[in-house]
Amino acid sequence: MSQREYHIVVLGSGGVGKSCLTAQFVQNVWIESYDPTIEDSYRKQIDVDGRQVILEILDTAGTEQFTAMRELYMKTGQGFLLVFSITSMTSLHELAELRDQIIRIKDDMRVPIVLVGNKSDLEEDRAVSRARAFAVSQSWGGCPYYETSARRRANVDEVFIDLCRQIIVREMELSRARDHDHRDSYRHRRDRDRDRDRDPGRRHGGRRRRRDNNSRCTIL
Ligand SMILES: Nc1nc2c(ncn2[C@@H]2O[C@H](COP(=O)(O)OP(=O)(O)OP(=O)(O)O)[C@@H](O)[C@H]2O)c(=O)[nH]1
Ligand SMILES: [Mg+2]
Repeated sequence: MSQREYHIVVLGSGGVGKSCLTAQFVQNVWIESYDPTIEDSYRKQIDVDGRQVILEILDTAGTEQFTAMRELYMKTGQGFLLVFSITSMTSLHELAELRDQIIRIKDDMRVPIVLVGNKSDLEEDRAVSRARAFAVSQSWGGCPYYETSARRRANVDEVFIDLCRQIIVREMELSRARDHDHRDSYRHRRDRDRDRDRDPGRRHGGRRRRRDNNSRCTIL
């Protein structure tokens, strides 16, 4: 069986830790310095419940000036990590607009999303309570909420794997819905043909066909 490839997009305001989370997941490294991203992509093969899948991960720019490509990657993305920092309430608020945009562009209310509160090691600087972030995730159709620390590599694999599971489930649901539509249109065609065969005169727009003139033989 060919290996599945899934497109994941990491989104959120500048400095919340998107690149650090991605680097920890893909390369197991911790980056202390802050170098704002324009756009980087990574590939990683992982095992999800016994299935080998390849993830194509797009680490995006949080900074406003680099957001022109947003629409394009929202179209190609199949799952989205929406990251904020637990030390900034603004960074949580800014995610609502991103989610709305994803849903509008994908035209799918159930697009796979994980809400991620990063920098959980900075408990003393916490500005967003767990309860508050959880309430937001509930208001987003019950999407999962995780608190992560890229610095301590806490819950990093979990958020990517959870998202991947959601993508697999959604892909199955959509393919079942397509099969269903296909079966419906097959049944519709079959029933229409059967009705027509029962009443062959209706074959041509419901009008009975006159016998061909040649078949009326006149013996002089
Ligand atoms: N304490 C702590 N610092 C973190 C954590 N994650 C990231 N940082 C720090 O936060 C800063 C920004 O991290 P980045 O990963 O570059 O942030 P980003 O979201 O990619 O930012 P943009 O590329 O500008 O959108 C860096 O100095 C990181 O070291 C974390 O879990 N804990
Ligand atoms: Mg970055």
